[in-house]
Amino acid sequence: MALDSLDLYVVIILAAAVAVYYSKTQLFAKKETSGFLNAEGSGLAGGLAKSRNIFEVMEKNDKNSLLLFGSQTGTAEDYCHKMSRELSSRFGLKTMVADFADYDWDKFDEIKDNILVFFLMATYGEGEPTDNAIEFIEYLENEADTLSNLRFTVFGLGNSTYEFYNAIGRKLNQSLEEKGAERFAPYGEGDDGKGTLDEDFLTWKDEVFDSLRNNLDMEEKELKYEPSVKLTERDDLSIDNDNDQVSLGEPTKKYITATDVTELLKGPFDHTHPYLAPICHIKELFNSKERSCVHVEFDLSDSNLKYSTGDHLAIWPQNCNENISSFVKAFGLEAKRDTVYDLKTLDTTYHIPFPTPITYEATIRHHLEISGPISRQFFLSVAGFAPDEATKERVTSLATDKVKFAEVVTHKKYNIADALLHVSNGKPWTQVPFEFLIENIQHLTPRYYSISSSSLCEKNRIHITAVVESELESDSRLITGVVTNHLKNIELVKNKSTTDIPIVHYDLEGPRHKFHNFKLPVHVRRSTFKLPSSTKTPIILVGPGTGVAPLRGFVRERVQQVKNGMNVGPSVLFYGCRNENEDYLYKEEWKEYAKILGSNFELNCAFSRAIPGKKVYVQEKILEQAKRINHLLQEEGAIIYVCGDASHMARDVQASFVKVISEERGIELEKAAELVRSLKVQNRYQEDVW
Ligand SMILES: Cc1cc2nc3c(=O)[nH]c(=O)nc-3n(C[C@H](O)[C@H](O)[C@H](O)COP(=O)(O)OP(=O)(O)OC[C@H]3O[C@@H](n4cnc5c(N)ncnc54)[C@H](O)[C@@H]3O)c2cc1C
Ligand SMILES: Cc1cc2nc3c(=O)[nH]c(=O)nc-3n(C[C@H](O)[C@H](O)[C@H](O)COP(=O)(O)O)c2cc1C
Ligand SMILES: *[C@@H]1O[C@H](CO)[C@@H](O)[C@H](O)[C@H]1NC(C)=O
Ligand SMILES: *[C@@H]1O[C@H](CO)[C@@H](O)[C@H](O)[C@H]1NC(C)=O
Ligand SMILES: *[C@@H]1O[C@H](CO)[C@@H](O)[C@H](O)[C@H]1NC(C)=O
Ligand SMILES: *[C@H]1O[C@H](CO)[C@@H](O)[C@H](O)[C@H]1NC(C)=O
Repeated sequence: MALDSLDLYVVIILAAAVAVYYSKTQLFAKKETSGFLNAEGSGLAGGLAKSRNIFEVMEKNDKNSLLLFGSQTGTAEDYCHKMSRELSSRFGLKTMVADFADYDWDKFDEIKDNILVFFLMATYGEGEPTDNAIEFIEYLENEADTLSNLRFTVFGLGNSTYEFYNAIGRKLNQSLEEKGAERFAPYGEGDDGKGTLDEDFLTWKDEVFDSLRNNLDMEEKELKYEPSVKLTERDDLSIDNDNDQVSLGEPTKKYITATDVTELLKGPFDHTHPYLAPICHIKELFNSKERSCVHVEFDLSDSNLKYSTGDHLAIWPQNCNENISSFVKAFGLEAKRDTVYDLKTLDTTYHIPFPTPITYEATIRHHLEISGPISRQFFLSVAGFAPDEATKERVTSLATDKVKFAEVVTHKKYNIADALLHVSNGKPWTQVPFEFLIENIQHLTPRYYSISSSSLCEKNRIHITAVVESELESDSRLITGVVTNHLKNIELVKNKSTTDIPIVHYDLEGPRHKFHNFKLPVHVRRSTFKLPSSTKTPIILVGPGTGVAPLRGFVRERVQQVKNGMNVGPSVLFYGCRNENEDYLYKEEWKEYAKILGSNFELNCAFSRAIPGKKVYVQEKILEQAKRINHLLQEEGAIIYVCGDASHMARDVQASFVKVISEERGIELEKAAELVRSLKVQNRYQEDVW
């Protein structure tokens, strides 16, 4: 019953229309930009009324260059800020960084030709724009006629392990030209999959600067740091007199000023306002000395926070004590930990990125991404503040040598403190202005977790399943993930473990003891990873490792449906892990689910290390079930769900489904691949991969 190509074409068109409709309705339900950076009232500083007309804002602020970011997790946004500072200090351009979501785009064609526009665009999902850029891309596709005055350049951010690599950057590059706009510098793109995103960005930036110099005849000055904010220490404020305006790291201003706590239990909860959710249950799931995975349950019953099965939980991070100490040491800030300061913007379009006044320590603990990898760009710009000439030379020579930098810094997995102290031979970098750190270090953004509970089964609880990230380097340094080690720390303390101690320690009490009793700031992000509307539709679930998280939610939901007397279709689960006694997630639970679902639950497990020398993965288990799968897909309209690792698993699994269809239906691989792609377009093949 294979579709012929005309049918297929019609199906794709229909599905595309549905997808557009869906993304439109979604647009109004959420506005999740990386907008963390302007979480505190995105109105412009300087008392300007908030206008959604971008040209009006640019004119009022005397700007001639616009950097727009399509960003979900903040990378494109961060690049925009870096680029903006350099354009302004090197070329004297009057730059403004803007979030697509803050402006209207229907009059974008009225742009003047003395403005330069830089688009930095990430791609998500199946080649889709980031949430904050949806409206702009729709304008471009459906409304924009000609854009002959527009002068632009585009940089795309993507990951080549995804099928639609850099689809949005490429599309923009092409369609702007088609609409008559002038490209003043070449298109560039970066690949997160190869780990070269930072390098690709620097290459593109150099090309843009070349164009500005050579084609637009701009004069260039030597790069000098020009702050957009001014820091003033507030001797009149301290943390001792329990001053109720000083931030000690509260997630938002509301958490400092609210006089009525019930105000904080009401939503809406989103990236601008989290819920401080109590962890009511937490446990270790692995039985292993080296690896760890925690099951965490958050209690929602005091709040009106809602979720639906398949959504993501965002957890707001904080840094561990150990990393804070080394950061503080690297910049000689020991004596200033509790000093309170305020920030004033020097550039009216710059948003103060977190609540102020605030202490140095709270900034470092709750707002700066101090332990991730460090970029060559950061090295280049920090060189001017080196503690001595020799260090300055070493930093500059490393920063200008790609290969050497990778070898000495990136491959060693140094964080900022590690790297700077390494090149200065342990001498602290006391001349770096704190403003510089605020502007040049990425800000902590929430980590997402696929919810592993079912909203039908447990309306007031959110479960997540998270692998604790820690790696031992050859020089015995431990590389640790921020949020997952926080969760592990909570697990060990809450369970009063006597055998294990946390490898890193966190401030579990939080600012003003607000996190007391194991609370964490969280919000829910709606996802499109959803069970079919009919409970009878068969589902094929593929989720090795923590990829099983949302699939556990799906199975729990079906179990509950049976308990509620409904008829449910088959759930075929493909799960994989190393071996049965070490990392088999929810091993005992599946047996309980099977009792209730009966023959409608089919569990296929792949153990990759059970038999030495014989690795078995989920993609092979899928091949073993070829007949069954093809039957479910072809005759019963089954829906496929794939969750987990984006790098290899998702691809290999897709290839397995292609093979199954090709062999069972006797059609060519290419045709089968096309069919699988059309399943994706019809939302019958859904992925939740990271
Ligand atoms: C949609 C979505 C759903 C997800 N669902 C789940 C889920 O259900 N379960 C789950 O476990 N995860 C899930 N993730 C992944 C999760 O969001 C986090 O990325 C993960 O838990 C790591 O977070 P962390 O804060 O512990 O680590 P981070 O601090 O973000 O560090 C990330 C990695 O970098 C390493 N690292 C740290 N410092 C350095 C350095 N200096 N140099 C090089 N490397 C370094 C860390 O060891 C770690 O491996 C999901 C992601 C997405 C996008
Ligand atoms: C869930 C998810 C889906 C993604 N989908 C794609 C994709 O389809 N194509 C692509 O080129 N990159 C994809 N990426 C990679 C991102 O575009 C890339 O990591 C980018 O640097 C993110 O930029 P941002 O931090 O500004 O949001 C995806 C990343 C994630 C986490
Ligand atoms: C960007 O557009 C130009 C002109 O249309 C084209 O030559 C170039 O190949 C495009 N780049 C990409 C990656 O699409
Ligand atoms: C990009 O793909 C790689 C695999 O090549 C994966 O490990 C990595 O996590 C991805 N990066 C991001 C930011 O999604
Ligand atoms: C930790 O506590 C939970 C209950 O909160 C319990 O189920 C679990 O067995 C305890 N111990 C370990 C080692 O996880
Ligand atoms: C802090 O985090 C990094 C991981 O990026 C790690 O290498 C380092 O050892 C940690 N601890 C200290 C004390 O800095």
